[in-house]
Amino acid sequence: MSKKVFELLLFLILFVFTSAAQQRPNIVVIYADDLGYGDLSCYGATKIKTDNIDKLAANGIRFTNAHATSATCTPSRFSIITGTYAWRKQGTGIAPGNASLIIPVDKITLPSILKKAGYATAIVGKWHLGLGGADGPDWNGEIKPGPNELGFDYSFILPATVDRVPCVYVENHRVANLDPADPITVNYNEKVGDWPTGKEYPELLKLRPSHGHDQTIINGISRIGFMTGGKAALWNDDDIADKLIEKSTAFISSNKAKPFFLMLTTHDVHVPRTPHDRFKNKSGLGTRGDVILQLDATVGQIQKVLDSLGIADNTMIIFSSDNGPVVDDGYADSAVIKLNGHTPSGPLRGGKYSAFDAGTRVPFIVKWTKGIKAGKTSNALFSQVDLLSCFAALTGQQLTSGEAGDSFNALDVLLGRSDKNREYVIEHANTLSVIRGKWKYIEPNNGPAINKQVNIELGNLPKAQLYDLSEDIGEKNNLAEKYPSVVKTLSALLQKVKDKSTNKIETMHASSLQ
Ligand code: NG6
Ligand code: CA
Repeated sequence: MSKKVFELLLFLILFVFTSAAQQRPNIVVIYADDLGYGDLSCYGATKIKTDNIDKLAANGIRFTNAHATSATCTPSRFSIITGTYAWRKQGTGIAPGNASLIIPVDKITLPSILKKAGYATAIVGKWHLGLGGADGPDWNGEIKPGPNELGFDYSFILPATVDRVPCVYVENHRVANLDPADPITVNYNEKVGDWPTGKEYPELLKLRPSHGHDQTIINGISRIGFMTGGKAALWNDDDIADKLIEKSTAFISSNKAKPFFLMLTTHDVHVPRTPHDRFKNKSGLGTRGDVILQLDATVGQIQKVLDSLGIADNTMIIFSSDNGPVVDDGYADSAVIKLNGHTPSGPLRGGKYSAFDAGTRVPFIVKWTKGIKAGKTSNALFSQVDLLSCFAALTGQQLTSGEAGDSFNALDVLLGRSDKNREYVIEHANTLSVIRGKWKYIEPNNGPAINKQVNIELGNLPKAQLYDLSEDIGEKNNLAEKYPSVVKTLSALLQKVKDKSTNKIETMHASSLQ
C-alpha cells in the first residue's frame, strides 16, 4: 500500500469514527411533573421568569404542539418508557405507592434500547410505575423488579409520588439509609403503627390538605397511605430537588467518558410543594411559582455540570412534562390565591386530568449544540410516545414490528430537520381524543364536566366534540354538528388505533384533514 492510499484510508476510518461518535450524543431527559403549557416564560408566561429553561429553548428547538400521551403521570410515563399506549393495558392508571411493577420486563424499553447501543443508563427522580412482583415491593429487602430490570443501570427514585407513602428513596434495589432494626410497613387500606394521621391530628400539620391527603403525617405533611418505620430513611421534603441534582451529577461525572442516558424525573412542580429556602417567596406567585423557579434552577445546574465537564455540546437535553398543570391538587398551599394572574395552561383549555388540550399539550424543548440548529420553533405535531423509536433511529437500531408498536420514528422532527406533523396524536384522559392536522375530536363520554376539587374542566361530554385548533386553540367552539364527516373519519381513525393492538397502523389516506 502506498503512503498516500494508507493516509486516505486512515482519514476515512477517522472520519467514519468521528461522525459515528457525533451521532451518539449523551441524552438527558428532564421530565417535570404537572408543569403546564403556560408555566414558562419561553412559552408566554409573563408573571414568572424561567431563565435557564428559556436559554435551553433559545439554544435549541421549542415545540408548540408536542404531547404527553396522558393527562396523568403513571400512564404518560408508561408510554414514554414502553413506546405503547397505557390505555391498552389494565392497571396503568395513577398507581398507589405499594403497586407492583406495571411494565413487563421482557419488552424493549426506552432505556434498554440505549443500553443495547452501549449507553450507560440511569433514572433519578420520580418513578410511579410500581415496584416488585405480584406481591408488590418488599421495602425491607430486595425491591425488584423495577427500573434496573427495565434497562436502567442505575436508579435513585422516589417510588411513587411525594404525596404518597413510603416517603423514602430507593437506590437500585434497596431503600436508601434503611436501618434494619426499624423496618418499614406500608398499607393503603388501614392504619399501621402509631404514627399520627392528618385526619386525627390536623394541629400537627405544617401543610394541611385541601382534599384527600389526610393519612400518615411525615415531616409535618399528611400523605396518601399509611406507613410506619424506616425513620432514618425518610426523605427531607425541602431538599428533594437538591438530592436529585446531586445523584444526577454523580452519574454524569462518572460516565462522562462514554455515551450516557439520564432520565431526571423531577418532583417539581407536583404537590406537596415545599420549595427550599433559596426559592421560598421568590416568585411572588406562592409555592407553585417558587417550585417552578426551583425546577428552572435544576435545569441550570444540570447544564452547568455538563459545561464544567466539557461535554455540553454533544449532550442532547430534552425538557418536558408528564401532564398538564393543576393549581390546587390537594394541599392548602395558597397556590390558588397567590396565582396573581399567572395562567399555567396558557391559551389552552383544561389542565391535568382533562381531555382538553392543556391536559397533554406540554412544553417540549430539545437542545443539542452539535446536532441541531439553535433558535427554532417547531409547530410540528409530536408525541412523547415516539421518543423510543427516535432513540432507536438515532443509535442505528431497527425495531421489529411487534416492538413498541405505538412509537413511530420522528427523529427528523425531533432534530428540527423536518416540520412534518405526526399523522395523528392520541390524547388520553377519562376519555380518548385524536388530533389530526388542525382537527381535534373528543369521544363522547359520560364523566363529569368539571372536577370541582381541583377546579378543572375535564372535557367530558355525552356527545362528540370537534375543534379546529388552528382557529380555536382554546376549544370553545364545538364543530361536531357542522362537520359530521370529519367526526366520522376521526372516530374511525381512533377506532382503528384502538383495534390495532400494539402493531403499527398503516398510513390512512385522509390528506383533506391536514
Ligand atoms: C390524585 C391525588 C393528587 C395527585 C394525583 C397523581 C388526591 C385527592 N389527589 O389522586 O394529589 O397525587 O393523584 O398525580 O389524592 S400524578 O401527577 O402523579 O398523576
Ligand atoms: Ca404528573
